[in-house]
Amino acid sequence: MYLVSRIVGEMGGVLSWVQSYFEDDKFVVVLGLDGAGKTALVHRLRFGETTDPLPTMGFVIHSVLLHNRKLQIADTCGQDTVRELWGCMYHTADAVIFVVDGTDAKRLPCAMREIQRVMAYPTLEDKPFLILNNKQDQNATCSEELRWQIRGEMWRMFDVSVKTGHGVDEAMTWLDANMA
Ligand SMILES: Nc1nc2c(ncn2[C@@H]2O[C@H](COP(=O)(O)OP(=O)(O)O)[C@@H](O)[C@H]2O)c(=O)[nH]1
Ligand SMILES: [Mg+2]
Repeated sequence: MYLVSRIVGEMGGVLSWVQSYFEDDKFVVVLGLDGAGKTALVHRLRFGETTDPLPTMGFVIHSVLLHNRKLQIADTCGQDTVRELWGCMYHTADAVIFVVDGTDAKRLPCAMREIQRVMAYPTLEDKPFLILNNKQDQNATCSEELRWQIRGEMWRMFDVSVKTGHGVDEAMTWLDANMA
């Protein structure tokens, strides 16, 4: 527990440094269970395409230009043991992107629970919360079957395929339009 709080403390320090350095940029946190497609999404936003990404360790922050607005996007690692650490990012986030693997029927309930848990965080209440129901190029659950499970106001769910790019522009346009 001591180690976890040390790590959280240090991550908080790194984040506030990143924020002060990139003062005018928006800070967007990409969350989701491991394997959902977070790193693939950030790669697509940066380079307009995907490659097979390597598993992410901890978190990585990338600069991304979205509709002439500079974003700092934190690509997090979603493994159970470090999910606790996401909390320190919620204080400073201007928006959240939560990526769901729509083909992973077994872990969808866990992903939906996690969405509710993150959404309940007070500092995120009035921030746009974008949910990407990913992997729609495969046999994936569609949003209609998931939307009813989510409460709150500032959120939208889009059916996307980060792999083909389907739906990603539309989703990011919503995020851009709803970020203060
Ligand atoms: N079929 C399909 N595979 C995807 C899609 N997005 C990501 N993947 C694959 O899912 C796996 C996990 O992706 P990754 O971005 O590493 O997930 P992360 O753990 O959330 O960062 C990789 O093999 C990706 O190529 C998608 O839209 N369709
Ligand atoms: Mg990753």
